[in-house]
Amino acid sequence: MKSRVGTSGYVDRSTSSPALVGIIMGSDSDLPVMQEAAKILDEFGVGYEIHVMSAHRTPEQVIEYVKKSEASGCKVFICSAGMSAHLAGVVAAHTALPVIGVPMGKSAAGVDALFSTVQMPPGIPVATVAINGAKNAGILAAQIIATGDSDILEKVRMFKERMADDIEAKDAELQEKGFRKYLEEQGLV
Ligand code: C2R
Repeated sequence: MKSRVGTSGYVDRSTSSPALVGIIMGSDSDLPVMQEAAKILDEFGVGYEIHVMSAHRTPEQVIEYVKKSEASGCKVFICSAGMSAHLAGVVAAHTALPVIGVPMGKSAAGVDALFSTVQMPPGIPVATVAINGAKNAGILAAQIIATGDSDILEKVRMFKERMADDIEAKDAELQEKGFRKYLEEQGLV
C-alpha cells in the first residue's frame, strides 16, 4: 500500500510498512487517546495496524485477529480498553507475544480499567502503562521491537536525546527569564 503524509506531517505507517504492532481498541471512543500510540510509531517508522475489536462485544474476531497477526509477523500487541477492561488479558491469553495494556480513563477516573488491566494472574502478564498512557505504549512497543532492530533502537535513542535537549533548553530559558515572565510567555497562567 502507498504511504501518505497526513496534515500532522507524520508518515502513516499503518499504510506503508509491514505491521509489527497490532493496536486493538475496545471501542472507537478510545481512538482520540490511542492516536498517540500510532503517531509515535509513525515517528519511529514502525509499521502497525489499528483496529476496533472487543473481548466482550466481538470475542471471536479478537482471537481470529491475534492468530492471523501472529502468522503474518506481528511482534507485539497494544490493547486499549476502559471500564471493565478485559481486552488486553484476553489477547495475552491467546498469544505468546508481548501484550501492552492501556487502561482508558472512561469511568471511575480510569482506576477500574487500570486494575482490570494490570492485575493479571501469574503466568499471563500484560505490560500495563498509565491510564490513557497511549504514547508510552507506542514507545514501549518500539523498544520491544528495537531489541532485534538496531535502526529502531537508534531512533528511540535519538528521541530520548531530543527530549533531554528540550528540557535543558526550557530550564535555561526559565533561569534567564525568571518564573513570572516564563509562565506568561509560555501561556501557562
Ligand atoms: P463505548 O464507548 O463503545 O461504549 O465503550 C472500551 O474500550 C471503551 O473504553 C466504552 C468502553 O468499553 C471498553 N470496552 C472494553 C472491552 N470492550 C470494550 N473494556 C473489552 O473487551 O474489555
